[in-house]
Amino acid sequence: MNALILVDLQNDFLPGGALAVPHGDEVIPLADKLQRRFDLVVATKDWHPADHGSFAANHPGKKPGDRIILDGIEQILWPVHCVQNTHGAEFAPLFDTSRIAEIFHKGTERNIDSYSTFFDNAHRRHTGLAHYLEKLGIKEIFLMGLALDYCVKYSALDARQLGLNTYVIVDGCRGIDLAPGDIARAVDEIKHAGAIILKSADL
Ligand code: VGL
Ligand code: ZN
Repeated sequence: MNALILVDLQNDFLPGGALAVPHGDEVIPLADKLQRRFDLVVATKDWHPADHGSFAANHPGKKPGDRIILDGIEQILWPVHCVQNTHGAEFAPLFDTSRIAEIFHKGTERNIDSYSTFFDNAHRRHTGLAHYLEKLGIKEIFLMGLALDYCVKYSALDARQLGLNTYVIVDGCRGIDLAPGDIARAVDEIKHAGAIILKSADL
């Protein structure tokens, strides 16, 4: 059994959103088209409380892009985004969610961020996705979504650590490139961890 994991296809990560990933909207039609090719489809949501520690606005004098230590680990500060139960946290309007078996939420704890769809950034808590996949006997996962250099990358690295055969559908991802070259470095790290980068045409 395999699973397609659709990462953070939410309004705030699309052009016009609070943490817009350049060209993020371009992956939605592919997400819609590819779903029927997989045994199981799950999706993730970045799902922060309004007082989340990753928001620059919650740290007086700080701005997006600054780095702080949050509960013992380094945290990049972001604009307020994907606040629980707001429009920005909703799935993109054109995203077909009819085949999604389960939605996993991350970033829900005030004092720690979670880029990976499996664990928070300090690996203190899991989202439930690893156990869910294990219970269903899924050993092969295909990732696509936003953003390639954050949530998709860390999800791929954790998936490899969990021993999953991991594929990243690269044309189904877009990155932030906060520092120029971040996207290219993310692709290298993903490959180095033993995940396979492929194009949707190769499926
Ligand atoms: C993400 C930055 C902050 C992501 C989430 O989904 O890649 N990036 N929160
Ligand atoms: Zn976030």
